[in-house]
Amino acid sequence: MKKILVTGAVGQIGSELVMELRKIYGNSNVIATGRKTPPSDKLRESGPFYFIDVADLDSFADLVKKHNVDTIYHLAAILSAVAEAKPNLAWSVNINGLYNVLEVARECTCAVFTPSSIGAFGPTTPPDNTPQDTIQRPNTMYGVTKVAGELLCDYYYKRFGVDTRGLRYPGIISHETLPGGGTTDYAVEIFYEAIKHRKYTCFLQEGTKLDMMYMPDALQSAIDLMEADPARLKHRNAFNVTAMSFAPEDIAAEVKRLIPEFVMSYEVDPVRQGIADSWPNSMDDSCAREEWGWNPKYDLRAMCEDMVRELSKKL
Ligand code: AKB
Repeated sequence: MKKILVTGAVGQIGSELVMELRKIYGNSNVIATGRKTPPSDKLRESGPFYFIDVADLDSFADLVKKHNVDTIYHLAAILSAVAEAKPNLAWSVNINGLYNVLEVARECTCAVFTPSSIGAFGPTTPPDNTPQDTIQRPNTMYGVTKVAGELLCDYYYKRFGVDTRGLRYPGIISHETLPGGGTTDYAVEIFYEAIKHRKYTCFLQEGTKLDMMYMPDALQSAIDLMEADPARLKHRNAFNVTAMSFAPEDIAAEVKRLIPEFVMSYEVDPVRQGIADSWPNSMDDSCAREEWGWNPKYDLRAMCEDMVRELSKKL
């Protein structure tokens, strides 16, 4: 049985990934870690949890050795909007943190999953049906750290044989956890506001198309990639993956179909609009489909229906 450690386990994807991994590999075989934010009761009570800062190389290495960890899902990261406000912090967490994880993985022979993002692309990238291998000249600190991370993971695989794998995640939508500080967060906020107040003010302007994915597909993609036959993987660290591509007015129309009183207005945030404008409208994820069988289950309509159903029970 695998022995897995998850960093960033209190974050949007991390908290749900831990629960999914515990279902598959057993509660005691999945060690959750976070830096400062207290874990939910569910996370803490279902298996081991430690506060750890991946910037502290020795403590991180000790924890990996203590639990004989063989697989690290490294999800601790600063998202795009916060990275623009705090570039220093973004560099330290997204690059120095990843470097430490890779060093420990090299020493302890661990496989490593690290998400990259649509943020690894930039304004000169072909925006439609963005190819797997193409121009990557991002103009945000988040993007710089994501491209560097992709390259660093490739390097550790080629130079040291570390089994590194990763995906370029689009915006992730979930009814369990709120994202923190991203450009795609509007696509989650809209549901909370629509259910609670029947209205939402969107910080991106009409026509801003971006790739998105529902959380169950995001979790499945990470797990499937880490279980994939390595002989089939040509790309390893930065697979384009997407499940839907939409603009704010498209998701607003779907929400209105389910909540007819819903009204959306716009108040554009220039920083996040600038970031979104530099990202693709839609990615080509055929390499992920061919190399490890990526096949998302939720499109825009199915995702919206599930979000409204599940959130209506909670709010
Ligand atoms: C963000 O908006 O920063 C993230 C991402 C697409 O990487 N959700």
